[in-house]
Amino acid sequence: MKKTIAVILAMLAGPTVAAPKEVCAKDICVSNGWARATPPGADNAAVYFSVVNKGRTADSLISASSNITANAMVHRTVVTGGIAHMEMGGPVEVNAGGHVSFAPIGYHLMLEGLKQPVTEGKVISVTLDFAGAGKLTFPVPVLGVTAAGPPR
Ligand SMILES: [Cu+2]
Repeated sequence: MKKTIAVILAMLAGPTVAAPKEVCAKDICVSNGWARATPPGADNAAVYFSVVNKGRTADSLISASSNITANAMVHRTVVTGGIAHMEMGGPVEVNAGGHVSFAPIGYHLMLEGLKQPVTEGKVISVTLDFAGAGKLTFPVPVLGVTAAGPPR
């Protein structure tokens, strides 16, 4: 009987790609990180997340890196005349008490010069460097190539 329960619990636990909880450095907290899997041959991947500033002074994201490439740039997707294009977007200011979303339209973090594909189900690690709060590293689960965001 005990054995059966243990087996069932083990099955329920399974392999988990748990949604990462909020990760904070001082007053800056990041949550809801996710990346889109890359198609074969792609050498860059977009990462999305939310940043909250719980402090009383503005802070700004000045640089970023990842465990799969040191080369991460803030980009902003802008739609003009129905056509989306990317431009450089950093540094990103986060007001006192404010928040900034990195999402498919708007800011994203672009991991560039990938040496291997970013595949669905993996979890990569991204480090953001803020002028005030310093470095903050958080896990980023990789969703499907056509994903629009984590399930809610
Ligand atoms: Cu980009």
